[in-house]
Amino acid sequence: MIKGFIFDLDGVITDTAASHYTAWKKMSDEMGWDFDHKVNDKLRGISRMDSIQVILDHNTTSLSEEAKAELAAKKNDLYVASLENMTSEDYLPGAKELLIHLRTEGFSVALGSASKNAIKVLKQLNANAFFDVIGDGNSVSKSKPEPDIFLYGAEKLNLQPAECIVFEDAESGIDAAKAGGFYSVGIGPKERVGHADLRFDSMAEATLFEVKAHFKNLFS
Ligand code: G16
Ligand code: MG
Repeated sequence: MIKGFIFDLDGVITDTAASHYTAWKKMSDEMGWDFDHKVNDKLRGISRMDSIQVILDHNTTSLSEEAKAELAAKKNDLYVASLENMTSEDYLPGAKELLIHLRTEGFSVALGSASKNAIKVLKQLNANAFFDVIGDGNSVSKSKPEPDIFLYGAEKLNLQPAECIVFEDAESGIDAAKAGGFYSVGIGPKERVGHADLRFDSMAEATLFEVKAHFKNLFS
């Protein structure tokens, strides 16, 4: 039986990809590195330090761990500053409605994000009350596609993976959900999240009614 839901943050609850892009772009420009939307899309769902490695590889450049950490901190300062402009109006369409519906029906809900800024983002959205457990980039050391962040959420909710549905917009996030034995819902195109148990183009279509209709044997 499904008793809980675990949500990724960026790309599922809210769209921070544009803010991440602006910050990485500014840093790359300052370093004289190439960075565009195609490279930015590869950073979806992966950790900050893994992201900087992707950018370095794209530019066939290497740096010491210390220099990488310094640049990542610089990018993060830019990104965090941009979060000040985020408000409770910035949910992706459909996301808040689904969270309200899950609360009304008494499901357990956890966050399972790779971001170390997740608490700040939830605060800007005024979304804290929708989550029983917050799993973020500070909760586990192995990031997606390892299942650790979702296993952390399930354990804190006192649920088994097979009692939870994970919502994810990243290929690595669906891989992580599958590796952990969770049911998965992918948000985005088939080429990215077509391997999820169920897929929607956007959160606007991802209603509890549709989810229940698909996983009908798993709801009482
Ligand atoms: C998010 C984004 C990634 C970002 C990562 C780490 O993951 O999708 O692009 O690199 O968080 O973010 P931060 O630099 O804030 O720690 P998710 O898992 O919420 O989609
Ligand atoms: Mg995401």
